[in-house]
Amino acid sequence: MKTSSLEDTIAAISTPLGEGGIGIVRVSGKQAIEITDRIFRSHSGKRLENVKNFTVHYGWIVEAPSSKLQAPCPNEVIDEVLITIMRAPRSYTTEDMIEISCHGGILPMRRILDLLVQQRARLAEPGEFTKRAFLNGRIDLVQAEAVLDIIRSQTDLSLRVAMNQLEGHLSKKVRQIREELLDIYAYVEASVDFPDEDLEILSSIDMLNRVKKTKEAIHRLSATAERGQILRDGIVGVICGKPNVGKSSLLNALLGRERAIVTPIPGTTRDIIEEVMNLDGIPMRLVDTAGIRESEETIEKEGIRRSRIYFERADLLLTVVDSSDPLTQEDEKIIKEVAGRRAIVVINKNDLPQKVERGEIKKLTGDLPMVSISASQGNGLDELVEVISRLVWKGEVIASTEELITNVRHREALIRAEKALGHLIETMEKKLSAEFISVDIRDALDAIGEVVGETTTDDLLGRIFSKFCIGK
Ligand SMILES: Nc1nc2c(ncn2[C@@H]2O[C@H](COP(=O)(O)OP(=O)(O)OP(=O)(O)O)[C@@H](O)[C@H]2O)c(=O)[nH]1
Ligand SMILES: [Mg+2]
Repeated sequence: MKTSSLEDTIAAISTPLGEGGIGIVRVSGKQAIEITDRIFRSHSGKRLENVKNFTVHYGWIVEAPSSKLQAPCPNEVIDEVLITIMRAPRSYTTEDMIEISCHGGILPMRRILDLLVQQRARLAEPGEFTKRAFLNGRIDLVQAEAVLDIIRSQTDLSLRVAMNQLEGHLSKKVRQIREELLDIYAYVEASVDFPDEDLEILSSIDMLNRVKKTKEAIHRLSATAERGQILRDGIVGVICGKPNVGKSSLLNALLGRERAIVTPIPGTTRDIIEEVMNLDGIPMRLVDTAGIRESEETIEKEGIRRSRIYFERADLLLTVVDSSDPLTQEDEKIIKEVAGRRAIVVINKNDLPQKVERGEIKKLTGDLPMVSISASQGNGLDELVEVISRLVWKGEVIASTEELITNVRHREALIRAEKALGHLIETMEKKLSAEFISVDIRDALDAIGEVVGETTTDDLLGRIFSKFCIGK
């Protein structure tokens, strides 16, 4: 994304392009009100430049710019709209902003946008409204990225964590760390100027402890990243096993609807079936695969080949065995393959007379968790969900108010800061001069600053905001 001037007035359609009850076209910038006034005729006869802030106005968007204040004739009208006015600095971007709520069809929204552009508004780039909120200092980079996470969240829990970040809780924590580092940096700079007196202070136990404490705080934060990422991006759960053990039945049971075809004929599922679901707060892409066995049949063989690809890619494997039939070599082979992975052995069909002992499976898998269920009757499904949840979170409970690192960019910056502080500790312990200490601490400060956007580059901003949709 090229860097664009904050002087321009930008406009975009902010609602999805499709059929909807209402569509919203947004305008932001110094001329937002003036430009909109030129294409709007209000029912009250008032011009927008004269109305109170935070008010809503009924009227029409008209084709020809006009100074006439009476109602337009029907052939001039593009759409009947409500206009919301938000003046600087109390708006999303902190600039003058207009939201035009029109009918939610592609045509009215496009025509209105065209008219705005004719009046010299510029089409907004992806995420440009949010970028302006950042560049104008209303929100920091963590908060800007949280906006995107809110839009994309897939579960209540990930929504709450993103909302928490938008409210600035994570930013506050990062800023506290930064403040502490700045404080230490001030000492260091002072001792560059007066080397003899302050070197003692710098390498003193007290100072060293402060650095160590800060490093620990950064570490605690970056250590939440694995859980944070699961929460944000979810995991891929793959159901595998030999044919006819009830894999598709398990998919349907977990989804709560008949998504995959289930029949008593082995080899029913031929292709990969994927569904996204919310499993106890974990966004999970659940994948049903073709039963794995030796087959010469062309379609089935291709299905099995695809099963294997997903098998390799899975974050979590649900390996199904049919406990109403003695284990076969095919079962054993698959179970042995999942041993050592993040996997659960699902012992299915527990509503039928049982022919498989848990001990037999344990011999093959060692420590893998096992859950006995009936996919068709629903027995044991709650326990299965619980075991999945425990395995994914590694036994730790996630509190929604906790500050979690959900963003890879934040994690990488924190790790860099932590490394720089590690280096700093060594430098201090070796009692090297203040110049060396200064370099390390600046590295740490830069890395921490990147998280909240104190230190940024156009390139970084481009990468972040290009992920947004246009109009946000
Ligand atoms: N009694 C009983 N039957 C089940 C259960 N789960 C699945 N079945 C039956 O087992 C047969 C196979 O089920 P599917 O879900 O199609 O099995 P699959 O593993 O997907 O089979 P393939 O797609 O051929 O690999 C069907 O007749 C199901 O009704 C269960 O818990 N109890
Ligand atoms: Mg199947």
